Amino acid sequence: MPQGAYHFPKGFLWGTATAAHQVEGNNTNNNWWKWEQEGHTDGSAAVAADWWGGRWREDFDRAVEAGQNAHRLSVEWSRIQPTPDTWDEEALEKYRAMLRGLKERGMTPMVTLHHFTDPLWLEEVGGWETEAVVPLFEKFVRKTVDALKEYCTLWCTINEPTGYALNGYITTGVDSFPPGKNNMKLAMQVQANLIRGHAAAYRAIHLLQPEARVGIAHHYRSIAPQYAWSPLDRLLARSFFQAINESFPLALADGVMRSPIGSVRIPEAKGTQDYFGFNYYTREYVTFDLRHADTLFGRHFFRKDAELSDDAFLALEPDGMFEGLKWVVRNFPNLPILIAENGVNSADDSIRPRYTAQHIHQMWRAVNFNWPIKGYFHWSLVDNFEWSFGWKYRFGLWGLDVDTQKRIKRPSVDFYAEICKENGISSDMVQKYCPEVFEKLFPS
Ligand code: IFM
Repeated sequence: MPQGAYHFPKGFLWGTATAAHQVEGNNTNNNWWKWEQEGHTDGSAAVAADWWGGRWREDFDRAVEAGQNAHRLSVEWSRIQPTPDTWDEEALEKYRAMLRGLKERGMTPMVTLHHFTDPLWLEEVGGWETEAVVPLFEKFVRKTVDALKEYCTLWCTINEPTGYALNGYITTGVDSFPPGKNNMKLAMQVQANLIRGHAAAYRAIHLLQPEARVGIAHHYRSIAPQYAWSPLDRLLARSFFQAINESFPLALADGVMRSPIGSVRIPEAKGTQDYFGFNYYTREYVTFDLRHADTLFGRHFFRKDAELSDDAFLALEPDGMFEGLKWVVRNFPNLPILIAENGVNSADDSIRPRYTAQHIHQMWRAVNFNWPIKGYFHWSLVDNFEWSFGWKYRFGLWGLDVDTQKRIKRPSVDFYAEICKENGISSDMVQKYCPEVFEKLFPS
């Protein structure tokens, strides 16, 4: 049996990622909480993983014991600015304590300033639908970064902005986001304002902290035509690829947002990334189907023989990660890359070890081409509130009993710890935690 290890460069960041609404609990003053109470989701975030009650301490302890040297978390706008005219200094102090907590444990913090949720007061004045949001977001960012900059230099302005715009303004199914509208023109308007908001935040952060590294976390979804010979399937795959994967990030490269309904010039966005934040989970296929007028006649599905996660939420398509990284390098040749999220919902942990091993292997292939990948944040440290799907989908290395707040150790905890401590993945580890993919990673 071949022996060996895939190692990563010195100083590589190994961490996990979380988001405020998903772990803090009782974020009652934002649009998601309202959406949950209106019954659009499978249950409510409720007390979540109780980070606001202080349980971040024990979770950070577990993370550092498990060899992680970084953590990506987000701050909740509605806590920091509960009304347009007030700041909650105590909330900022709590976030300072969390970041200090990371520093004290020798971990590098990465802070996301917007991760899907908006304060209710913002939603009441139209959220991201009008340009009025841009100075409001900038003001919030200035206040927050000024308060937290002692502990953090790595900032993500907006998490998965395309997902925010499409799920909130086009998707009508179970996975829709607030405000649950179905209006393509509005979706593009929202996306344009997210780009403007990001650009304003980028400049504001650099004025406050010249050494800051600022970017977004972009959700890259691999999309392939069912039949490569079919011009219609290819056209559909190309159009969805453009809308989902290219529209937002390419606007940060050249200042033009291209969308299915036209282009918008946003020159101030050009060159506003210091790194490329890349989230990857899965690949989907698309084929022309007259019965799917609602999705531009594209029927989306996972590969027939692909392995699926719980409830068929994700398909295991690790090489889509390599494909995505190649796309990043081609379009953003000068930017360092951070894998800002990657993970799988697997409540019994039966899939997670092989999902993790295969994706880290694909990331290593990319590193081996000398592509500038600087870190990996596994989604997630502990089970958390999975938006529309509530507590049904479990993404944590650690499981969570929401009622008792007891953390449940999954085998992946030790596996990922070995990877972080080794700064790589070895044949012994694969043999121990997911022997079923040994031959794929270490072919004889
Ligand atoms: O839980 C989410 C996260 O908030 C954003 N990226 C995808 C994750 C898993 O669906």
